Amino acid sequence: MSNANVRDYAKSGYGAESDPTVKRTRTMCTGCHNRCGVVVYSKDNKIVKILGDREHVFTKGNICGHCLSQRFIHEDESRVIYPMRRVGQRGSGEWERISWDEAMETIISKTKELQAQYGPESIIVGQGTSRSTNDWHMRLNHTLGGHAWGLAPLHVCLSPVIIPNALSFGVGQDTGADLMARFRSDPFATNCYVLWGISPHCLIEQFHVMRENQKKHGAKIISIDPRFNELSNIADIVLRPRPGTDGALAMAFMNVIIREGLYDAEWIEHWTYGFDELAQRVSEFTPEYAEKITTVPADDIAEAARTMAKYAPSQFYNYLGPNCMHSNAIQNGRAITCLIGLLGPVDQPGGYVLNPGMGVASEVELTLNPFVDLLAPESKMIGAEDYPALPVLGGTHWPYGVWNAILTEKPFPVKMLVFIASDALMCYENPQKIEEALLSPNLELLVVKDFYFSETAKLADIVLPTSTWSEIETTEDERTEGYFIPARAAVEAPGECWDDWDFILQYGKGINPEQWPWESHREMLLWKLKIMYGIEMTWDEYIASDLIEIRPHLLAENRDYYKHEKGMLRADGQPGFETATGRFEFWSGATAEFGYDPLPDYTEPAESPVSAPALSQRYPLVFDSGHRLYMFFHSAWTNIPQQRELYPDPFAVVHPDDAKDRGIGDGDWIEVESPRGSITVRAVVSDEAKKGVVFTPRPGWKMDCKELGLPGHGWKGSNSNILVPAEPCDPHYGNSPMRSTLCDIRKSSERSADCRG
Ligand SMILES: Nc1nc2c(c(=O)[nH]1)N[C@H]1C(S)=C(S)[C@@H](COP(=O)(O)OP(=O)(O)OC[C@H]3O[C@@H](n4cnc5c(=O)[nH]c(N)nc54)[C@H](O)[C@@H]3O)O[C@H]1N2
Ligand SMILES: Nc1nc2c(c(=O)[nH]1)N[C@H]1C(S)=C(S)[C@@H](COP(=O)(O)OP(=O)(O)OC[C@H]3O[C@@H](n4cnc5c(=O)[nH]c(N)nc54)[C@H](O)[C@@H]3O)O[C@H]1N2
Ligand code: SF4
Ligand SMILES: [Mo]
Repeated sequence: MSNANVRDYAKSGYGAESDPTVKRTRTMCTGCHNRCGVVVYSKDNKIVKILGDREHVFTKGNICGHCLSQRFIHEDESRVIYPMRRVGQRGSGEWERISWDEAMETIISKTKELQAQYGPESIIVGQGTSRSTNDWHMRLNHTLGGHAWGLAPLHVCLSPVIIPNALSFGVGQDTGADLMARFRSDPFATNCYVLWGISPHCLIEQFHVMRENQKKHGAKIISIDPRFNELSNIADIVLRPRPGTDGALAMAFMNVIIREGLYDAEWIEHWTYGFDELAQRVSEFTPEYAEKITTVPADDIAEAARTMAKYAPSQFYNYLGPNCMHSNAIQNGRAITCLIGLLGPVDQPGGYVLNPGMGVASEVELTLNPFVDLLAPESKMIGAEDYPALPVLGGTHWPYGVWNAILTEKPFPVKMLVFIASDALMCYENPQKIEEALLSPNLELLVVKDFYFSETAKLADIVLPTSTWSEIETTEDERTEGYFIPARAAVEAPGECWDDWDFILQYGKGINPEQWPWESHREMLLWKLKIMYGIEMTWDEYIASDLIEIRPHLLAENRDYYKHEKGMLRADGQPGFETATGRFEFWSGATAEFGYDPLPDYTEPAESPVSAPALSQRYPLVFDSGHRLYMFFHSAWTNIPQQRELYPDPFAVVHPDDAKDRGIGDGDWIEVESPRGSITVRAVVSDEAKKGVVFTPRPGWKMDCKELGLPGHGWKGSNSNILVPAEPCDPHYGNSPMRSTLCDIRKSSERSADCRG
C-alpha cells in the first residue's frame, strides 16, 4: 500500500455512522493494557471506521492510533490464518497447512506421551504479558500438572512492583499503573504525583487529571527518570538518576524526611514497625552521599523530598524503571515502598489506596491453582532453589533455567513448549541461548499461537492462527474496576483463526475433560460470571449489556478509606495490616526469609561503571533497554504501515556528548555492543538521553513492512535483549538487568546509508 493509498483507505470510512448498511459494534480494543472502549463500523466483513466510544465508563472516547490499524490487521494477507506444520528442518521456513483437528490431535497426543514418559513437568505452557487469558492459562497449567503461570515474563514485569508492597503493606497490589490505575483513589485529591520510571502510556486516563490539578490547584509533579520522557516534560521537578540507583535516591528522600521531621509522628507510632531501624539505616544516605551514587544534585534531592512531604497526600506511580529490571530491583522497590509508608498515612483519598482481594487470577475455583508451596521440590519450579522469591509471587519458572533445562535435562527434562501470545526470542534476555534451546533435538514439540510468523513461530513445529480484538467476543475483568465490560466481535476472523480461549479450552478438554466441561468460550465466560460474581445470564443478555457490575466495593463512589483503622485489611477482622506484626513494616521478617536484608538496602547494579570498573574501560556507557513507544506493543506491529511510518527504523537514544566523542551524527547507523553481542540501530542524538546512558526502545523491529519497503531485523539485528545477560540478576528474585548493564556504541561500518532505500 503506497502512502496515497493509505489516505484513500482512511477516506473509505467517511459517512459510516449514518450509512444504514454499515454494522456498528461497541467493543474493546486490547491493543495494549488500557482496554479502550471503541465503536467499530464494518461492512461486508471489512472494517470501514473505528471511533472511540464516548459512552465508555473509563476511556470516554479516547483511543490511540494503534487501535485504528485494526482495519489493516483484520485484512492483512500476511497473517497466519490456518494451522501450519513445519515440513523442513526447524527454522527452514517450509510449512504445510493442516486442519485444527490434526493440530489438536498432535498436541494432545504428544502431551500425553511426554507426561507418561517424563512427567507433567516436561511440558511448559508460556504466555507473554497479559492479554485476556491469565486465569484460563493458569487453569490449563493445572490441568497439565504444572502450577500457576508456567512461563511468563513476571521476573521483570509487575510482580517485582507488587512484591515490596505485599511485604510491607500485606496487600499484594502494585504501584505501577497500567494494570491497576483505575483502582486508585480519586486522583484529583492528590497534591503531589511522583512519576517514578513510568511512561505516559500507562497513565492515559490520569494524564489529563494530573495536568488539570497541577494547573488549577497547584498540585506538584515530580518525574524521576534518567531519560527525559514525555512526563518529565510536564513535571515541576525532574530528577535523572543513573539507571538502577533509584534505591539510593529513595533512601536519601527518607533521610531528608526523617532528619527534618517531615513525617506524621502519630501514623509512625501507631501503624508502622521498624521506624528506628529505618532511621538508622538511612542516616548515612544524605543527599550529598546519594548525589555521588545517583548523580542527582543534592539540592534537587532535598527539594523533591520536601515537596513530597509538604504536598501530601502524594500518589506514587513507580513502574518498570526503578523496580523491575535491575540486579538490585527488589531492594530498590522496597526503598520506594518504605518511602510511601514513611510519608503515610496511607489509604486516604488521594494517597496510596489498598484494595485487598481483587486478583481474579487468585480465585482457586477458576484457576484450579491451589496455593501450594511452590518452593517445595515436588512443585518442580525451575529456578526456585536459586531465586526463591520468584515462584512465590509470579508463579513462573525462571526463564533462563527453562532454556538450560531443555539443553541439559537438568533439573529435569523439558520436552515440549507451547507459547500463547509470547515471542520468547524477542521478550526474554539472552535470546542466543533461547535459539539454541528451541533448535535442540531435545525439544520434541514447539507450538506457537500468534497472529503472524513471529520470530519464535518461525522455529516452531506447529503454528496456530489467532483472531484479534475486532474478531473476538471474549474479555477479562482485571482492569475494569467494578465492572465486567463485554467485548463483541465486529467482524469474522479470517480463515481458521481461533480465539486463544478456544484453543485453551480444546487443549484442556483433550487432557482432562472434567475440568473443561464447556462447549465454547461463550459458556466459559458465562460460567466465570456465575462462579466469580454470582451473576447468571444468557449469552444474549450478556452481549446486550453495556456494563455488568461485579465488584461494587471497588467503584470510586463506594470506596472505603482508612481500611487499616476499620479492620478491613486483616483476615481476623482486627485493625492493622496483614503482616506478621500487624503494622506497615519498614523492617520485614518476611523479606528476610527470602534472603534479603529485612530493611531496605542499596547495592550497586552488578554491571555498572562503579561495580565493574575494568569492564567499563571497554564498555563505558550504561545500556538501558525497553522504554515504551506509543505505536508498538512490545515486539508487535512494526509490519503495519500506519505505525511503522512513524518509527521507520530501530533506534537508540544517545546523548549529544557521547555521540560527538565517537563521531556519530543524528540518524547514523550505529552498533551498540555489550559483552554479550551487538545490535545495529540508528542513533537519535538527543539530550532526552542522560549523558553516559544509551536507551533502546522496546520493539526490536522484527518484522518487515512490505507496504513501506522497510526491512525486518529479525530477532538478532536490533533486539535489545541480545545485549542483556540473564545473570548476574537480582539475587533472590532473578530479575534480569534489562535497564542497567554496560555497552559502547560506534558508527556502523556495514550500514551507513538509510536503509529505507
Ligand atoms: N504502547 C505501549 N504500551 C505499553 C507496552 C508497550 O509495549 N507499548 N507495554 C506494557 C507493559 S507489559 C508494561 S510492563 C508497561 C510498562 O510501563 P512503564 O514502566 O510505564 O514503561 P517503560 O517506558 O517501559 O518504562 C518507564 C520509564 O522507565 C525509565 N527508566 C529506565 N531505566 C530507569 C531507571 O533505572 N530508573 C528510573 N527511575 N527510570 C528508568 C524509562 O526511561 C521509561 O521512561 O507498559 C505497558 N504498556
Ligand atoms: N529488553 C527488554 N525486554 C523486555 C522488556 C523491556 O523493557 N526490555 N519488557 C518486558 C516486559 S515488561 C514484558 S511484559 C515482556 C512482554 O513480552 P511479550 O508479551 O512476550 O511480547 P512480544 O515479545 O511482543 O510477544 C508477544 C507475541 O504475541 C503476539 N500476540 C499479541 N497479542 C496476542 C493475542 O491476543 N493472542 C496471541 N495468540 N498472540 C498475540 C504478538 O504478535 C507477539 O508476536 O517483554 C519483556 N521484555
Ligand atoms: S492500543 Fe490504544 S486504543 Fe487500544 S487499548 Fe491501548 S491505548 Fe487504547
Ligand atoms: Mo510487562
